[in-house]
Amino acid sequence: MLERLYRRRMPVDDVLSSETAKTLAQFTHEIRRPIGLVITRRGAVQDVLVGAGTEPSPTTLATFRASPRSLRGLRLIRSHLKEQPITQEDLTMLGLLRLDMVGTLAVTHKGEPGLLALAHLNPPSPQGQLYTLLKPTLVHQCPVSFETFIRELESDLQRQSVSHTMVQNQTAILVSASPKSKAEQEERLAELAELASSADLTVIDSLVQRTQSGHHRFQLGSGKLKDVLMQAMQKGADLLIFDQDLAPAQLRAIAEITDLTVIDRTQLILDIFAQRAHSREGKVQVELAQLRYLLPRLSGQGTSLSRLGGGIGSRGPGETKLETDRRRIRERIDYLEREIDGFARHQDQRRSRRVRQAFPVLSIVGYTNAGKSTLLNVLTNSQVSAAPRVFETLDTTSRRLRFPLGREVIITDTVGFIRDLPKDLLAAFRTTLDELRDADLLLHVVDAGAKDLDAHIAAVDTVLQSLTLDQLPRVLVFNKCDQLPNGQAETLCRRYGAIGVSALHPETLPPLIQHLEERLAALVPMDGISQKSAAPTITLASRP
Ligand SMILES: Nc1nc2c(ncn2[C@@H]2O[C@H](COP(=O)(O)OP(=O)(O)OP(=O)(O)O)[C@@H](O)[C@H]2O)c(=O)[nH]1
Ligand SMILES: [Mg+2]
Repeated sequence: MLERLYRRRMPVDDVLSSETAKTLAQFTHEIRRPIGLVITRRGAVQDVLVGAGTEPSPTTLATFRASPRSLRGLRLIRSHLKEQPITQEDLTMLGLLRLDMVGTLAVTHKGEPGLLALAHLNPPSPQGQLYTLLKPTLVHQCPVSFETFIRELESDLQRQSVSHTMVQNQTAILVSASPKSKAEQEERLAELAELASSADLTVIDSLVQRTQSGHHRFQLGSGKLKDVLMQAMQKGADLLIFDQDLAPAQLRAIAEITDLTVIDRTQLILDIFAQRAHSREGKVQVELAQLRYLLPRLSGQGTSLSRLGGGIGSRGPGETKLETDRRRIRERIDYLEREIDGFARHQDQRRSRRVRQAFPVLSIVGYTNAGKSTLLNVLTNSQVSAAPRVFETLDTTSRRLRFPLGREVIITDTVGFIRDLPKDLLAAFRTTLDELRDADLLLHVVDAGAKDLDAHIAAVDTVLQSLTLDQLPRVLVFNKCDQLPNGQAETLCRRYGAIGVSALHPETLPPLIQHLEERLAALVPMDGISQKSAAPTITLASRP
């Protein structure tokens, strides 16, 4: 009997034809259970769902796809034995699945069709309602002429998206869900917000949830996730960013219930690197990291690749490459790895050349945005790009610096660190970071005004450890001391055994310069140059 429902065809302009309504009511009356019809725009019945709250089949959802700017091309009309408004469950389904419409058909006690209630989505707006409920009517009096109605609604959604992308940047909602305390999570979200704005995203909302430890299917409870997704849609957010890394299975589970772009912190960082990489070497390194990250997330995801539209979460490797199968991606990874080996060899030559120059090397390291490039600029009178955003620098720059007593050194500035630096990224940036191995002395620059100073210092320590560079002699430098109230900088420096400076105020630098000169004199005595097998006749090649 139910199978007969699949053979129903309706005129394209009817939300529900009177004939179908009659059959639906009759069957519902007989089996005493609600029946849902999933109907295509051509008026065919795609799925028949028995019971309240049942969802369209995964095959159907995979065949009919939606984007945040378009609808799925399916509507769901469910019968009910009692006259009842559209359930919250059905409205959630309307939003998450981006259905054309949802509706309920009341069935009278005689098994005849009663009132038909309908709801549809609205174009997103900050204050507006996500959906509109239409006044229930009898089926044959339904005022909606479906084909025209849906065409207009789709073009409204489209228009919204055009003005949206032209007028403003992409918007994001940040989510943190972990067993950590709310305060801790909020602190991390502040950093995530900085990362987001560094990627030119506008953060429109954020949400923190303390969860039980252990792995959730969705990282946070499914009810909560649905809430967040609905909010995101209502506010017209383009993407949802998790502070926690999402396991491939989690990403897949989330992708199954929404067409919204959902990414995690690692992906965001990779994306920023992809935006910023200019040198051939940097680009190769970022692409390699992105592909390594993507590979396990591709399995069985043939269809969902199409959700990687433009923008954040999809930059870099590019859609065409993403659409190639895993084997092709592995080949690409092999190729990039070989290319990076090539860089490494080349760099070895460069380095041995520099070592032969016999200048001691002083390398600036530190948390991103600590002021490393600014310090290099002021020390060496250079113009390396420095900006108030994270990951401004991705490549290594070397400059010569002559100390007051005449000693010359090479000073290098490189990519900044961050806590939980994605390990694929760390691996891919091996050649860039390998330059740190030449250092005779590391200059660890810390933003003295950072709220979570200790976390920043610890994060840098961790990265240095994982690069096995923690044995190198180090000087701790607290920068941006101008931002601290009088006296506080001194106290702080004393407590950490650091030297306080402000790269924006050159008059604060002499103590640092003097200290560096002394440390280097002790570490690399002038006659100690020979230890680096110097060939002093060769002069330094032009600046890199
Ligand atoms: N108030 C103040 N701001 C500073 C100081 N030093 C640097 N800044 C600012 O801090 C921001 C970041 O400086 P950068 O030199 O780009 O920092 P970085 O460590 O190289 O950052 P990445 O390359 O992104 O890792 C810039 O806007 C600088 O103007 C300082 O001593 N005081
Ligand atoms: Mg920099």
